[in-house]
Amino acid sequence: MATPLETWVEEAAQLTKPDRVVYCDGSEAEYRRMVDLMLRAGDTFTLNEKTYPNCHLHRSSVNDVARTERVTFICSRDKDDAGPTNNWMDPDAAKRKVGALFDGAMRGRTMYVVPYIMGPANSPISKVGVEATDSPYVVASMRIMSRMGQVALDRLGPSNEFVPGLHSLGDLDPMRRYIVHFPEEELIWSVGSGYGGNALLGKKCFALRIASVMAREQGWMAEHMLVLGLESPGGKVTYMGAAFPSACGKTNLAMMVSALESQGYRVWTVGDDIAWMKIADDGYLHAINPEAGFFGVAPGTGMHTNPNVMRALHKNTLFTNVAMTAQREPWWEGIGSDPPAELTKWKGEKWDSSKGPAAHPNARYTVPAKQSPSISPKWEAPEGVPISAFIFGGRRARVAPLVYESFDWQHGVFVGATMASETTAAATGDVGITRRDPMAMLPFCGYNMADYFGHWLEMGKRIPHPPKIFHVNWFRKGADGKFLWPGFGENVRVLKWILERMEGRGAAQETPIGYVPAMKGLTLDGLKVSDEALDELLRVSPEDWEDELEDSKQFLMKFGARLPKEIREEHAKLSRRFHRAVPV
Ligand code: OXD
Ligand code: MN
Repeated sequence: MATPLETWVEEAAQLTKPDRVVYCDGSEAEYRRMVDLMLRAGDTFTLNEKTYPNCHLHRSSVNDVARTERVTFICSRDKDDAGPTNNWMDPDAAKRKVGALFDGAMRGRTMYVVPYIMGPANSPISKVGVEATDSPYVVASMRIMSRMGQVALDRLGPSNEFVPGLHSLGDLDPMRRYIVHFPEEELIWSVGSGYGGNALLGKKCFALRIASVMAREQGWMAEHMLVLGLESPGGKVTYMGAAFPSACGKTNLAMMVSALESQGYRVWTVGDDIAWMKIADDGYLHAINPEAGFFGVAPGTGMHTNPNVMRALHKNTLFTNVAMTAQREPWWEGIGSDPPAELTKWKGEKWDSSKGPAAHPNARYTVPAKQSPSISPKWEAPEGVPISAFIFGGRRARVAPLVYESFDWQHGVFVGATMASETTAAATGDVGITRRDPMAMLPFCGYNMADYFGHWLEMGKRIPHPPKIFHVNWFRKGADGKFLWPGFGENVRVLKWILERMEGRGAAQETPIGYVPAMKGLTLDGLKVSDEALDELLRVSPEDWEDELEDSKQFLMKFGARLPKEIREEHAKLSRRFHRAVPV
C-alpha cells in the first residue's frame, strides 16, 4: 500500500508531469550532483577552491531577487480568517488558477522530493515537511537550511504528519508567480520563483505562515525571531528572542562578538530568523531554531559588523547574487574592502562604479549554522532553551528610543502589535518607507493578525514565567542625519541592561511608553557617545509620539471589531499617560 507521502507525490507528479521523480537522501554526493547540475546550467560558478572550498555563486534570474509579497496569498475558506494585512484568494479559485500554472510545469524536468525536518531531528517540537521541486538550487539550499533527506523519512515513517509543499520554477515570469498557502489543509504551493523566501518552502511558508496557524490552534508560538544566549560573568546564560523585520540585523545580533567580552558578557547563537516555542514543564517558554543554516543578507556584512559569520562563510557556502573578484572570491558592498580593480557584477557583466552596486542589495549567503564560532552548545537541544526576554525592534530614524521595557505582558503585546520599521530590499517594493510590522510578522502571519494579537494575549496568561518584553531601535538618527548609536558588537550594552532589568537591577526612568535607561543606566565605558547623543537616543518626544499614536490608531482600526479589546485599551492608556505627562 502506498504511504501518504507516496500518494501525495504521485498526485503532484500527475499535475506537473515531470520526466522523472527522485527522492532525495540528503547525502553529500547528492549535494554534489545538484551543484553539478547548476554548474552545467551556466547560472552557478565554483569559487576559489583554496580560500572558499566547496563554495559556489548562484546568479538568479534578474527579476527574481527578493520575496514578492504582492503575489503571496493566504487561501483560507473565509476571507476574514486571512485578515486585512494578507492577500487572500478563495482556496478553490487558487487551486484552479495556480493549478493551471503547475499543469505540465515539470515536463522535461526532474521532480526532486525533499523530505525535511524543521528543528533538531530528535526534538518533540520539530515537524516534518516535504517539498517537491524542479530546482536543483532549492534542493541544495534545503540541504543547508534544514535536516533533509533520509533523516526526515525516518522520522516520518508511514505517517501522514507532514506539511506538503509543491514548488516549480515555472517560467520565472513575475506575472505567473504565486506563493499560496492553504492553512486549513496545511498545504503550500509556490510557482514562478526560485528566490529563497519564496522557494525554500520550509522557511517562511511552513515555519512561519503555516506554523503560525498550527501554533494558535495547538497553544504554542511560531515567530520571526532570532534566539540568542547572553552569557554573563560567572557563566550563566540567559536566552532571549528578538523580532526585527527582514534585513534589520537579526543575524548580526544573534551572532554578535560582544564589545563587553573582557567583562564576561558573550553572545551565543541559537537561531537567526525563526523561533518555535512551547511552554515546558519548568513553566518557561522553550524555543528551538527550526532551521539548520543561515540565509543572510550579504551587503553590509563584514569583519566589523559580523566577524562570526565572515569566519563561517569560507567553506560549504552557497552565495546568491553577490559580485565575484578576479580571484573568484565573493565580494559585496560593506565587506570591508574597496572594490577590486576587476569585478564581475551580480548579473554577470564586468562591473564599474557607474553600474550601481556590484552585489544585489538583497544578495545572500546560505551557510550551515554549525560553522559559526558563536553557535550555542544548546542550539540543537531537543527541549529547546528557556526564553526570559522578548525584544521587538525596527529601523526608526526618530520616535523609538534606543531601548525601553514594557510595563507588563499586555503592554508588551501592544508594543509588538504597533511596532514599525522602514522597509528594506528583502522584499520587492519601495525601500525606506515606514510601515507597521507587528512582531515583524506582517508578511508571515498565516491568519488574521487581530486573532494573532489575541493568541499572544492568551499565551501571556498561560505561561507561568512569561518573558519580559522590550523594544530596541539601533537606527535612531541625529539632526545631522547620522546614526546616534554605533550598533553591532556595542549592542551587547543594551542586552546587558535588559538582563539587569530582568534581575531587578538596571537603573531606569519611567516614561509614558515604558521604562527607559536612566542616563547612567547603560554601561558605556570605552565607548564614545556624547551626553547629547545619549540624551537624544533615550528621548521620548511627546510630539513624535502624538503622531505615532495617531498612525498606530489608523493601523489598528483596519482590524475593526476583531481587534482584542486589550489592544484598544493599551492604546487609550498610552494616550492618557502622554496627556498626563504633558499638560496641554
Ligand atoms: C528573510 C526575510 O530572508 O525575512 O529572513 O526576508
Ligand atoms: Mn526573516
